[in-house]
Amino acid sequence: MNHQYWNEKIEKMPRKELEVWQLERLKDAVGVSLRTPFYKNRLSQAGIKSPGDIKTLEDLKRIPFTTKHDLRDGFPYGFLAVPKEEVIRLHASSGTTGAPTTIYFSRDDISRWTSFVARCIYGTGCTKADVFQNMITYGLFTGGLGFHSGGEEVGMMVIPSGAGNTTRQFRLMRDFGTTVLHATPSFLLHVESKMREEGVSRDSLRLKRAFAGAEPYSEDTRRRIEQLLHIDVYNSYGLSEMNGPGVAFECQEKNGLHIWEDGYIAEIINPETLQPVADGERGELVLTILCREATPILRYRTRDLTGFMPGPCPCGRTHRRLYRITGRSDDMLIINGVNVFPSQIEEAIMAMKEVGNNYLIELEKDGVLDRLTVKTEVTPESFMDDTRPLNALKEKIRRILQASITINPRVELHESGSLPVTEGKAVRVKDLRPKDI
Ligand code: DLL
Repeated sequence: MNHQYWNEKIEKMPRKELEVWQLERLKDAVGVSLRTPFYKNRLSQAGIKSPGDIKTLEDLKRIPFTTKHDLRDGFPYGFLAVPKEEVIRLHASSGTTGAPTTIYFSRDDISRWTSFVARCIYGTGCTKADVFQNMITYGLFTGGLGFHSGGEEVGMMVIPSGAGNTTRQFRLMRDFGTTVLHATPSFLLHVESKMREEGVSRDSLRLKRAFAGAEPYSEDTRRRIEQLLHIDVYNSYGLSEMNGPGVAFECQEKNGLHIWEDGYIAEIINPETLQPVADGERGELVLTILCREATPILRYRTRDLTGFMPGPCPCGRTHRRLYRITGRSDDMLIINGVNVFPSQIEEAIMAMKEVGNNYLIELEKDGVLDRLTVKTEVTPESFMDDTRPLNALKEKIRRILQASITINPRVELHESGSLPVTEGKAVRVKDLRPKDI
């Protein structure tokens, strides 16, 4: 196979050199972190007062983990390491409202992030001759602008179509000869079924490949999209805390995601004991971002479950590969690509006096998309025979939930005491989506 490299020297850097590179950048990252209120405090408690306290890569282990909770506690500026006037953009984790996890970027941060995304895109064989339709949400979510800039950096013609509206997507594909797509895997499947429904012939399009990520999916799903659309699908992993997309990506071998070790230090730990797992074993991914000046984050517990694949990749890149991410070590749900914690739903509905004590969150597949149903009990005073006030209440709950989690749920109201009560720990989430991973 003919592989192409965005930055061959870095992508094929011998491991020893990569480690020296990482150590130097780690010292810098500690220096930058010490400028933030959060790490000044956290690192000094761990006896780290200056970058000089980091002497080898082993010293990384002296740095305490950072969690999503810490990021929320530090909202809005606890993790900011530069004066505000140096910040040119912010992004936030999808689906979160209230005290979101917000990441600030300086001009150099944006340009470094862009070149990581460009590296990923180019490594799949794209060139400036490609036409790239970015069918993912723009806005605070990093998927839109992250891929947009990366695509431009490669020199492709970028169509910022955003997600949704399949009929318009087809028109754009036809009118401009789109060759490359980016979307969540569930949206790609949706696009395919709509294509059949609307009688859009695959042969009338020029599609060659797609990037699919932002949510877990299986090898079977990848194969299905590839066969239905006659394209190559590449797995794309990232998270807003670590810039967004561009953290780890498949090369043309399509066998594991190269994690860019010049930009990140990756560790895999046992989420219970917090100790490193043996090489090749699965556990929780912990990431330290190197070279980010506005929002440094050290040893971030991603909660994503994966492991390092053993052995070198035939593509010649030296950066290690991660297995497909199979799930999480916390209760975060990913619904059509949007991250939702059950606690967000609970907070939104429990603040309403009409809502009773019990509720249930149900997830199913509706065709290829996810469907969220929130079932809540209603206090006896609010539960009347007249359906009109009940319909109004249902609509009110739906609106409040949509404002909080950015997803439009189905709402079902139930009489007080009628939803099943489990003995012991309440089971409030029923995920009925097929698990094919
Ligand atoms: O989803 C960034 C992104 C955008 C990645 C576009 C890829 C493409 P967040 O909204 O912060 O950021 O969600 C991050 O989504 O911790 C994983 O749990 C999950 N996730 C992302 N990519 C994958 C993937 C973006 N390829 C969270 N496979 C992460 C499995 C994924 N899970």
